[in-house]
Amino acid sequence: MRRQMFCLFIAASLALAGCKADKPVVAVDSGGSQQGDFGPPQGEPVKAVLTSPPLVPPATGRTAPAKVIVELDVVEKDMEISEGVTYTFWTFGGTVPGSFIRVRQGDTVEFHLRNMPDSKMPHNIDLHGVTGPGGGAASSFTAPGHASQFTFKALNAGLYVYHCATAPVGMHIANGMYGLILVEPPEGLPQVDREYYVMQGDFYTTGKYHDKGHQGFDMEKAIDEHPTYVLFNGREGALTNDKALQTKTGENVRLYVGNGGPNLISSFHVIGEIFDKVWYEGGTKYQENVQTTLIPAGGAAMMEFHMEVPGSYVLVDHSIFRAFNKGALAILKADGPENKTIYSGKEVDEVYLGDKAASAPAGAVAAAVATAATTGNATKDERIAAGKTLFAGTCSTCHGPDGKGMSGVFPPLAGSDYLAKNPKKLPEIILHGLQGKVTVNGKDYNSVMPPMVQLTDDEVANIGTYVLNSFGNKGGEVTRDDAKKARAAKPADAAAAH
Ligand code: HEC
Ligand SMILES: [Cu+2]
Repeated sequence: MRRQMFCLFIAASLALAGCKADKPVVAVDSGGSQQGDFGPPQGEPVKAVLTSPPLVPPATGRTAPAKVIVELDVVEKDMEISEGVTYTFWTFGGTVPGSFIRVRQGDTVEFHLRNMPDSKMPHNIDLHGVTGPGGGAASSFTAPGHASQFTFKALNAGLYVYHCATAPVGMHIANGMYGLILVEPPEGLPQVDREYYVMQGDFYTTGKYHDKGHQGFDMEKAIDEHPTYVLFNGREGALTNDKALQTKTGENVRLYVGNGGPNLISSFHVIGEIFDKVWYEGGTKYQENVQTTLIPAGGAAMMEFHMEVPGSYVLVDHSIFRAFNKGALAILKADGPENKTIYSGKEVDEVYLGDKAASAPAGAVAAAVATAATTGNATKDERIAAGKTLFAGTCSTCHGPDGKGMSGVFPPLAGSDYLAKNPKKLPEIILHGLQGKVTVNGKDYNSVMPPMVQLTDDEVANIGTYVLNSFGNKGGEVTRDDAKKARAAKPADAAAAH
């Protein structure tokens, strides 16, 4: 060991001087479990500080091995998984993910697991940071209203997942039974300004995404690996709006990110940031300058980055439908002064037509009618016909060719009671888009329709008139003037129309 380090030093300073023939130069390593026993615990036992996500306990600050007492409670409880949707979670410490545990390599951990008397199920815990069969599972098997105890020495430094391993294991994990335990290396981790605890999990409910009311666990979906929700910290919106993670420009942020699974692996990404360092797989070495890091089910990673530019940074699973259609989205908000030399914000927004201006569009009829409309000569039927052609390939991409939309994702335009109530808003919706919560025919949507500013006033009028007179809607007309006024108006707010 000494000799290898010496060689490494020589190799570095003399650039390939000696030391190569007889002994290969290897990277200095931590020695793993064989170097992780620092002897018996010293001093009085300490009680571990446990935190609920997204908080992380303070560094242990210890330089000698200690006896650390961890007291963790299993609580089965109903909580919201999304707005208006409840689910019976099984938890470690009353939260999903469970309480964050922080110890130091070489510590002797006396682990107490209590299962609340009102639990319906027995539970146990398998900590990936434990050296010993089952990671503690058999030793910690605990019936409702019981407590159990076992002790382990944390021989390997790293960030480890813990989870319940009671049969059926998948069901216990799917119900939220996982969390993280950090085993600090003996020298501790580098100082940072903020530390946060985020954990991804996939959830399987009997109803569809956003179906309201209490939802049961769907074993079949779980076996098929078709999650209804993919979430950070156990609830859609757990880390958005007023619950967003907070930081400031100039700060260093460290995220401890775990993936409980039970099924999916995470392509973890922060939109608009680059991880300066990633301790991939929660281990000892770090990679630098990483865009997206893979976190396996039952695995974890630590990442650090420095905040330069203020704004909202979106944490996603870059398997991106999970982010926008299953909930895997969180926000890290950085406050501070603008930094225009690093990021300017939008500098140019101008019309770029390219060849489109010259060549005839696919719908020559539409163009002709649009021209006719411009000159004030088109009949309502002609406008509807022109609107139909424009609808196809613009609105139909999301709302469907027949305007039926897609349950939970794109609201229907066909027989839309929302539209019936607000027909005057239609040109505004087309030109400014729509976001926020909207209820259409009894179903909630909380998504984003992009503004369609590329459409001319005539095109907006034609599409609008077509929509109002199709798909069983009540009729009406959108004029060129309506479109013109809408273009000048401020963006539509879905909530305001209720
Ligand atoms: C990229 C997908 C997309 C496209 C393209 C799109 N929309 Fe939408 N639209 C949405 C979404 C998503 C919502 C719901 C927004 C929310 O949740 O606040 C919506 C909402 C609406 C609503 C109000 C709710 C309802 O169903 O009555 C109307 C009206 C509407 N769109 C019309 C149009 C028209 C007309 C076009 C074509 C010019 C169009 N949309 C193009 C995605 C789209
Ligand atoms: Cu369990």
